Amino acid sequence: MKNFTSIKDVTDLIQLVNQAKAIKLDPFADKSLAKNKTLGLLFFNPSLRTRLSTQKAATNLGMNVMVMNLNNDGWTIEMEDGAIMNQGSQEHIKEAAGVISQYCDIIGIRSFASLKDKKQDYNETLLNKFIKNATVPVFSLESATLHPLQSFADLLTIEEHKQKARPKVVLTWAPHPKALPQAVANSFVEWMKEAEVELVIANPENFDLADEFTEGVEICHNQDEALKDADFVYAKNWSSFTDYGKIGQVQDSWTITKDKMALTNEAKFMHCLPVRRNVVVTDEVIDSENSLVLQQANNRTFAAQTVLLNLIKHEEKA
Ligand code: AN0
Ligand code: CP
Repeated sequence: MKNFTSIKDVTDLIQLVNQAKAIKLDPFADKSLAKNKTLGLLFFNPSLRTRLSTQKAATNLGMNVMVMNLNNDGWTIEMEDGAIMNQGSQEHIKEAAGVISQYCDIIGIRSFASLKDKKQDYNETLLNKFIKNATVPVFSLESATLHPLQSFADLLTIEEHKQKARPKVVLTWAPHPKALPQAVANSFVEWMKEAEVELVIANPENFDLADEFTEGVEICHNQDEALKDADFVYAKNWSSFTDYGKIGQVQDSWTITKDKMALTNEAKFMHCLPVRRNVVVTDEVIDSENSLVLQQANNRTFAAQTVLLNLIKHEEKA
């Protein structure tokens, strides 16, 4: 694994999940593996889980970790090649990536979608420019269109809790007052397509995800119908892809309630967090025994540790 920005960087998904399960059973087995190596975590956006679980994962491998909030604490980065930098931006991504590569052996980056410029977001401009100008492996802490560490942890959680060989997994859109990226949903779909599950996506009209992700997957515009017989309900809000970045009319009827869960096969409830209680999901569902949200967050550590281990091993062989 040279970089980790999507499932495309995974050669054998079953092996990857098994590796994560083994790491979870014995997280300190490689506690000196990456001694004297430095991980840099760069955040252009807020984070709780990604920031802490990835630091924990790195520490479990003996790494030193440096974290920087680039939006608040760094210079404003210029991404345009050939830019005349006489406006707001203060440092070019060429120097920023080059300099950070000298301090770090691996770099993680979080940069959400702008939700204004669809082309720039879906080209993953910032992440790709950073990779181009970095000289060390780079992995995603959620990019404009994908959140692979989250999806990896979600798959691990489903593997641990499934009660049949091929469970029905419903990814359902849920309401939210602010415009959110499609990244978590896109990425979940990418990973579920490769997993042993029956995937159905439920979302209101005008909220279909990009074709490149949904191709071959059943999309249902009736949530109740989609939830029937579900074994896992994965709720997430995303803003419109077609009417890019818009939230449209609030659709309260899409909140996951006890009545909605009653339509399922006693499904487990999942969400990547942070979640707006009683908007996305009601208290009684997220507080119920069927809620896996804390288990998902816990698995973020083991997903990150597995990815770091593979990036380090790849570098050692190179
Ligand atoms: C972000 C999103 O929807 O992409 C991060 C989720 C892990 N969520 C919010 O900004 C609330
Ligand atoms: N799920 C997730 O990535 O959470 P944070 O945004 O808090 O890192």
